Amino acid sequence: MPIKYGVPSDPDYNERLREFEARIARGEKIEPGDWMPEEYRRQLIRMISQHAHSEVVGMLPEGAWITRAPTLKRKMILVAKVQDEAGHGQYLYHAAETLGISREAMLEALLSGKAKYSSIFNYPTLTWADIGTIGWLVDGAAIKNQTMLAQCSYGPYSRAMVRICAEETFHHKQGKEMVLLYAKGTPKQRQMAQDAINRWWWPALMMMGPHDKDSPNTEILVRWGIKTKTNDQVRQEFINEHAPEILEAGLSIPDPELRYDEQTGNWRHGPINWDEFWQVVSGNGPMNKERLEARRRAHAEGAWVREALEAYAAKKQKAALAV
Ligand code: FAQ
Repeated sequence: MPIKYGVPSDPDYNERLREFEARIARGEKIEPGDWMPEEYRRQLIRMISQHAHSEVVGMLPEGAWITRAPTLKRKMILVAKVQDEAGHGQYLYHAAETLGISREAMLEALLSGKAKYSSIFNYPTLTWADIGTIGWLVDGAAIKNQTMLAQCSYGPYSRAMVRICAEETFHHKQGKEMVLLYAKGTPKQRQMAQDAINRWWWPALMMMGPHDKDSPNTEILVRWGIKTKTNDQVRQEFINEHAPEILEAGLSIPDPELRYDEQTGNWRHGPINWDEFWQVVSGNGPMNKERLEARRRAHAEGAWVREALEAYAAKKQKAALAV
C-alpha cells in the first residue's frame, strides 16, 4: 500500500488531521501505511533515528571495557549487554525505515556528523565502576524515557520499545547490583563507585533533554502522543527513584541543593549546567570526536560484510527466479 503523508496543501488535510487526531485520542496505533501529517513523520524519523544512533554509539564506551572485565561472569554480562544495544539499534533503524527513510541516509547523517545522538555517550569511561554506573544510571534514565515511549502512538516504535525496555531492565539491574556491591566493598572499591557516580550523575540528568520551557519539540510530540510525558516529568521520575537508592547505599550525589520535598513527594535538584549540555550536543564534548571516528572506522572496516551480504542476496534471488 503506498504511504500517504499528509501535507497542508491537500484540500482534505484538515478533515484527515481531525480523524488522525481522533484515532490517537482513542488510543489507536498509527501504522506505516496509514495517513499521517508530514510533520508527524518528520518528528518520528528525527527521534527514532537519533535513538538508533544512540544505541549504536552507546556500545562504544562499554565495549572498550570488555577485554578488561574483572571476572568471566562480568565479561559475559557486558558482552551480552553490548550485543543487546546493537540489536536495539537494528530494531530502531527498521522502525524508522517504515517511515520512508533509508538505512543508508540515516547512517550517512550519523557518519557525516549531521545527526544527533544522546549526549551521554560523549563522556569517557575511566574505570570499571563506570560500567556499573552506566547500567544503573544511564540505562535507568533510558528506561524511564522508553517506558513512556512504549505507549507512543506510532505502532512500530511502540512495539520496538516494549522489547527494548525488557532488555534494558536487565542492564539496569546488573549495573545497580555492581555499584551496590562496590559501595559495600573495600575503601578503594567504594571510592571508585563514588567517583563514577560523581561523574555520571549530571550527564544522566541531561540525557532527558532540556527543561520543558526550552524544548521546542515537546508540544507537538505530546499533542500527537509520541511523547506521553515531558522531559522534566521523566527527569523527575528518574531522580525520585535513583536519588534515595544512591544515598541509601552510603554514596553521595554531587548536588548540594538536592533535597526531598515533603509537600510534593519529589526530590528537588540544583541547576543543571545547560552550557555543558549544548557544548556536548553541538560536537564539543569530551569524547565526540573519538566516538564519530570509531563509528567511521567500523563502517569502513565493515564494507566487505555489506558487500558479501549483498552478493549473497543477489545470488539467492537469481536462484529463486531460475526455479
Ligand atoms: N542528547 O525539543 P527537545 C540509551 C536535542 S538510548 C543529544 O527536548 P525532544 C540506551 C533534541 O534532539 C538514549 N541531543 O527534543 C543505552 C533536539 O534537537 P533537534 C537515547 C539532545 O526530541 C543505554 C534539541 O535537543 N534515547 O541510552 C538530547 O523533544 C546504555 C531540543 O530538545 C532516545 O533517543 C540529548 N540527551 O526530546 C545504550 C529516546 N536531548 O533534533 C547504551 C528517544 C535533547 O530538534 C548504554 N528520544 N536533544 O535538532 C527522546 O525521547 C527525545 O528525543 C529526547 C529529547 C527526550 C531525548
